Amino acid sequence: MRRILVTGALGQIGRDLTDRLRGLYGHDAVMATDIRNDQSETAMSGPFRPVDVTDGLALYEAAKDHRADAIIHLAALLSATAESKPMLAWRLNMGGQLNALEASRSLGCQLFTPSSIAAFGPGAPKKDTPQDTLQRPSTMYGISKVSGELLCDYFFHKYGIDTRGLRFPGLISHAAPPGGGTTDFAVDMYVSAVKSGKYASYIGKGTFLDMMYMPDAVESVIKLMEADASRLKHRNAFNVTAMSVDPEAIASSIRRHVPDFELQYRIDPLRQAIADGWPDAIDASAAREEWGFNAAYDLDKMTDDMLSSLSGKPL
Ligand code: AKB
Repeated sequence: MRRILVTGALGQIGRDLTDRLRGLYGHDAVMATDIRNDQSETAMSGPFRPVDVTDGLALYEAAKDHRADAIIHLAALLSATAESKPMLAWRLNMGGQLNALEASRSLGCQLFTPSSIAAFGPGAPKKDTPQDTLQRPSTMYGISKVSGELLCDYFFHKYGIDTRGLRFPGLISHAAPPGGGTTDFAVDMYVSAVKSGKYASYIGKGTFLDMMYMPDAVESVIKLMEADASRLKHRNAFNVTAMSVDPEAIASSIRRHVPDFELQYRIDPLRQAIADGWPDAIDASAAREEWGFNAAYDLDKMTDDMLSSLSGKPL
């Protein structure tokens, strides 16, 4: 029987993942923690404790009191916010990562940490970006993610901690809004299509990025955590993706249901520069081979589900 503690549980991934884990392992088995304390369903539907992950003792005690055998460490600043507040990003992303690793070491927990396509940099191949390649990111977020991957490897080799991770692409969800990311425009496009029928994208036409629908992201975390360790040649972290799209491709998919959807561009130089340093399309073959990664949603299937969920109407 699993007992899991989730940090950043009220964030974009956290809400969907915590709810799914509670459905799978039982409500009381999953302790949600977050620096925020709100009245959301995730905070109310099972055990919740406010935890600031930069406070190592608070994180350790929350995991100990819960008798956790696994920690899912999601709390972090995303790329655009991290680039505006680099010192805070380093303190939160790296401090939180080290505290989660130390708590896992003291309590013998398995540890899952998300990495990102941001962990590559402008020098990595843009297309079919391999699992193992040059990683010299030029953003503070990317630097924190590649450092996190290395730290997780270090704790596995040195202390035998069962660390596992995924390099997530942009994640699209109708349940919880993203915050401070570069790929958030994709979610904003769907929300705007339903609300006003038009959207001004801060990421330019022809900028291709990997994306994945949240249900696939949630299932991939669970599948990786449950995977037979003897099959894992990589641990931190596996490339995963479901599609490589630019704003025009998403708009075309939306127009199958909202024919007059208008897409304009108002480029944000900060987020465009971040996106330009990321891969167009990563290669997820290691994840498929080592633990059976498989994405159920392609662009059109995701669009259909996003639009019907956001509008509250079946398509
Ligand atoms: C972001 O845009 O910062 C994130 C990511 C790709 O890691 N969604």
